[in-house]
Amino acid sequence: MVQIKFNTLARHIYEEERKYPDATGELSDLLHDLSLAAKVISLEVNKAGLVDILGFTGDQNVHGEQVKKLDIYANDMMIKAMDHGGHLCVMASEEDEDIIHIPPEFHIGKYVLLFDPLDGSSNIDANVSIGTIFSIYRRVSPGNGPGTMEDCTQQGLKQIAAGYVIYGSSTLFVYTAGNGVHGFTLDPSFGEFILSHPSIKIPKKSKIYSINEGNYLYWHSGLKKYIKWLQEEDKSTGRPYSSRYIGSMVADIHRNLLYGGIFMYPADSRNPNGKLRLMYECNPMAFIVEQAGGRASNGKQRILEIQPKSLHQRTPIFIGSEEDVLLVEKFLSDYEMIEVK
Ligand code: AHM
Ligand code: MG
Repeated sequence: MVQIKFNTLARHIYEEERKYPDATGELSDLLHDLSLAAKVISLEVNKAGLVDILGFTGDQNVHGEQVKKLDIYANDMMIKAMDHGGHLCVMASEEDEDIIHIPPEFHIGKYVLLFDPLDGSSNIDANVSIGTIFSIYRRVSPGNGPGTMEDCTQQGLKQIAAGYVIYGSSTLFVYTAGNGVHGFTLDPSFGEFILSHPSIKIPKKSKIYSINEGNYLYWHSGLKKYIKWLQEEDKSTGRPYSSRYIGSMVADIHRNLLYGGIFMYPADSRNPNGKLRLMYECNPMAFIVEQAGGRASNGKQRILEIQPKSLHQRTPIFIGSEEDVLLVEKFLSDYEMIEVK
């Protein structure tokens, strides 16, 4: 008989926790609640083509972008699943301008949750992979009352856990609590996340780059040179690279995590701060990629060291295989020096 050995997300989280004798179990409960929200959102994402949930609501989110029904559903579901667990003192979401308070009837905990409920939502109608991203901190504001903006704008280095859920050909829950990166695939028949990708390590050097090349005209000259360099033929450095861009950060970074690759959303002359958000998009992905042995920077500074100024601030990002990120940083600084001279 075939011996089947498998580990569920719940068991894995508790096994990890047991390695720390003074752990209270609260973080485990929090991750467990998140996995429940992920299952419910996954179910709805899978139904999206069947029920009348697609299309615009006509509303705009706080950034003036058009919001789709599934974004709202995922945002509501995250809040509903997480506000009464007793572990959080405050939350913040890409879809809400202000921080989200825990209703007064529920217990206030010591953790802070930031999330992007459904990233890559312009891909929903085309049945392309989308994802939920989350980031967890300890509260820093004094007392046991409601959490504050200060709790929600901590440096990425202070994250104690982060993860994403990718709704693709399967649903995967990938997380780190500072001890490696582990991925779990949802078995839809019995509704459990099963360990499928233990201790993910990103290759140090890759052959894949991911960037929206439609913005070429507006890029920094160092970036233009770097991309042209990747496209040249040179066997000794593994060039030319392949270009892979889904337009869904979770999916692009997930693929690069497994195969190696560099994902870039740079600043350009039209968007001097890039497009992606520091607190609930870049910081959690940077924590995960670093934990997998990769690198994440804004071109000059490590993403996790950026001192946040506001909840929804944007940052340029270069993230993925370490050697590739180091090289693009070098191109950017070399050409900056030439331009300054
Ligand atoms: P969203 O939060 O509105 O979904 O936007 C974020 C998405 C990322 O997933 C993706 O990498 C990027 O936007 C794609 O942007 P562009 O279409 O400019 O290439
Ligand atoms: Mg987003």
